[in-house]
Amino acid sequence: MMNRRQMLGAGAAGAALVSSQAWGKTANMGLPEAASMHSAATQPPLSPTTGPDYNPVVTLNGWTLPFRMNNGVKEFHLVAEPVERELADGMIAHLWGYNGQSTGPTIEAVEGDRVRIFVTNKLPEHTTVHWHGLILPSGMDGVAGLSHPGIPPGKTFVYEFDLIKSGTFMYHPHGDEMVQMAMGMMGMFIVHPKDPAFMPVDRDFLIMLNAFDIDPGSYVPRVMEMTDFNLWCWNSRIFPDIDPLVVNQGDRVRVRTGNLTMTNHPIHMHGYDFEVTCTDGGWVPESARWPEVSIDIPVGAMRAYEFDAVHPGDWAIHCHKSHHTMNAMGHDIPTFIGADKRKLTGQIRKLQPEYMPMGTAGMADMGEMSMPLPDNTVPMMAGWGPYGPLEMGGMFSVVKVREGIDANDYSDPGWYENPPGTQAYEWTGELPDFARAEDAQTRITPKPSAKG
Ligand SMILES: [Cu+2]
Repeated sequence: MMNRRQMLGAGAAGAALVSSQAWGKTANMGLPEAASMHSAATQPPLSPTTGPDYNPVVTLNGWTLPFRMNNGVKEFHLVAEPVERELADGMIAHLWGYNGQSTGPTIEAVEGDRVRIFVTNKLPEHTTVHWHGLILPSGMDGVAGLSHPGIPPGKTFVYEFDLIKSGTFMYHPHGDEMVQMAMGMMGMFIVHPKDPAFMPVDRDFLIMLNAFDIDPGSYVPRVMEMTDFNLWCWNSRIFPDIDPLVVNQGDRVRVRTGNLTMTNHPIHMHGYDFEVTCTDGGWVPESARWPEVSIDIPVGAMRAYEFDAVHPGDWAIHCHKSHHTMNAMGHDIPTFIGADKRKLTGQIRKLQPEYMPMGTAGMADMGEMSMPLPDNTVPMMAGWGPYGPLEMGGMFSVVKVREGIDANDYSDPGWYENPPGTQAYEWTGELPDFARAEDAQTRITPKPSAKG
């Protein structure tokens, strides 16, 4: 068994994709070179190279910002800039973000660290960075005009503070924030506990809920939209191109979910019950946790939940607002369920022979049909599973729990093969033996849950 530091070799494979910087030792170093990411693929976790050990987080379809040590201070360099983000394979959005991507890279540090974060503004207007949930001096809070002047285009400001508590936090602009957040500017800030034995988990996933309103065929979000967004994202990515959450059977798993959209999202995970263990206010004491299978993430808040991944399978995880598991769609379309469109179809086909009447028996046929789409958009319901179309888009992914997944392996293991007698089937008059829950229990050895 390798320990985490020995596994740095594995982490370095991902770090190589990051255009990295010179690592120095003195306090007189210049600005740290800003790492930049050009891929929307989930990057391997960035293992700690200094200070207390911790299990690094995995940002779905995202990455973690490298740092350098300067005389005991962890130095990061964020660059606020226009970016091109692949929201899905083949769909590009022209957004504003950080270091080449939206959402921005995850910042990861440890309770007790002093951090110095250089923020360079390459946007055409001023910006700031607000460190949501962190306890810090008032002048570091990043509210333009209140904490400090906005960072003018072309300038670099320095934020520096001590991380006095661990937990899950976020960062985003607090100057022209309606526009800048609608353009995709946001990221997560993880502070690990100084004591590695406090609330340990084997897998620690990050999901930032965000949303855009991008008309089919266009590239730039409509920033004035207040509620009627058409692309519901996790880390600026939509299903079917959100990566799965790959888990080794028996792992203790944490999912940290932040919400910087304009509405709440009830995140529902199949196959498990779980307990809410952290908010952006801090860790929830064990005596105050309660079981859930859906957790509502309020606007401007973070919720983390944990479970022991004892049940193998492919388990859906999604927002339970059914409009949020659809991609680009109009909402002002009449309902045709039960309507007889035969006469109308005949008339339209005289003008347009390929016309297909849709929606008279529900909309499931949308998932199977590949209709011509405008440039730069995605089907409303997409994604194929082993048994047909998933009829999902937007805020949806799959938790894939398997035996024998290596500690640092997050690659997609493919679809789950249901053991005989454990899958719904078409009734033809025979009733074969179904597996009993007691049999299933003997296959599962639950791990004692980590105590806080
Ligand atoms: Cu939602």
